[in-house]
Amino acid sequence: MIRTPICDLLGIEYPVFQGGMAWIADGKLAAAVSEAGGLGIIAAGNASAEAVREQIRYAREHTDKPFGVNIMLMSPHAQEVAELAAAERVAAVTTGAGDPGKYMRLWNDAGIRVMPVVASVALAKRVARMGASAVIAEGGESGGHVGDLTTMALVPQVCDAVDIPVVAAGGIADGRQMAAALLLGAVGVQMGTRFLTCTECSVHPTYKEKILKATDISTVVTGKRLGHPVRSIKTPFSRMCQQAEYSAASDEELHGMTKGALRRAALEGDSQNGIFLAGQVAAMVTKEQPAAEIIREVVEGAEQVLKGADRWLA
Ligand code: TUI
Repeated sequence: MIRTPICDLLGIEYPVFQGGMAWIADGKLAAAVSEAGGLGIIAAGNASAEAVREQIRYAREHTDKPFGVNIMLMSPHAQEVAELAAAERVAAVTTGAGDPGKYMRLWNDAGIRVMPVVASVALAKRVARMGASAVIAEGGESGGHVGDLTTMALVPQVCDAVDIPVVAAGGIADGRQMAAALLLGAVGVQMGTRFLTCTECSVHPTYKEKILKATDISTVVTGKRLGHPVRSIKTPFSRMCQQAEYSAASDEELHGMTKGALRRAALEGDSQNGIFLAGQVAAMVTKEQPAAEIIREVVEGAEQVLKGADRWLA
């Protein structure tokens, strides 16, 4: 069995988080993951507080176990969703794509476990100082909004820099990677891509198909010119976005192309104009299976690796 301090901190059975994937991670997915003993996370993405409240209600009706809400800090609704999370007293809040500093007090006063996603040591230190309960150190292997550092380089540096628990994310989809993360000093893992194709995930079937068909080199990072690099599955559309970035197109034109593209992918499966965010581990996701089975496979796989970790010791 694998039990770490993050299990006690959150009252969960396994140190496995499901990433807060915008337009994808709803109350149904979060409840399934939490019910299976991990930490399910509802993604607020760009949604209104009203829409997020509905998902929180749904999750509460389907599990008594703790779950979290992910707040995408670039959202125009970030403030109202932050207040909603406090009012609803969800067990945990994770944040992404920015600095959550201005909300930390609000969430801490509401007794919420705050676990910002960080892509650098500087932000990890800052949120630790401001009262974060843990940090999620996410390497650029991840899907969606990415930082520059890899998980291999980032996780040990964040572990050395802060006294709070560190959860590793980015490039993790099986037991070997979970074991590696624990050996780097993390006390748990967050997986997004691995949960994308799970039975309880309502993302469009075309999206799941793109993950299941992916190879090791199927993802690409676009959006660097606008300062918001995102990793997604290579498609004719992502190629067009990439070319546009190096063309004379204005920033407004680039924004116009990608606006709503994630929603089109997740909800409509729009292969023409959708952007299918996914991590570098997409090719390791080979079947649709229940969340509980994913958690069991990954945790048992990590146990096997850790038990044999003295293999090369002379
Ligand atoms: O946030 C994510 N992944 C995401 S957010 C998202 S929605 C989106 N759509 C279009 C453009 C951008 C985002 C899709 N995927 N992961 C957590 C994460 N946070 N990764 C990297 C960061 C990060 C990067 C820079 C956090 C903070 C930061 O700098 C903060 C600062 O101001 O110093």
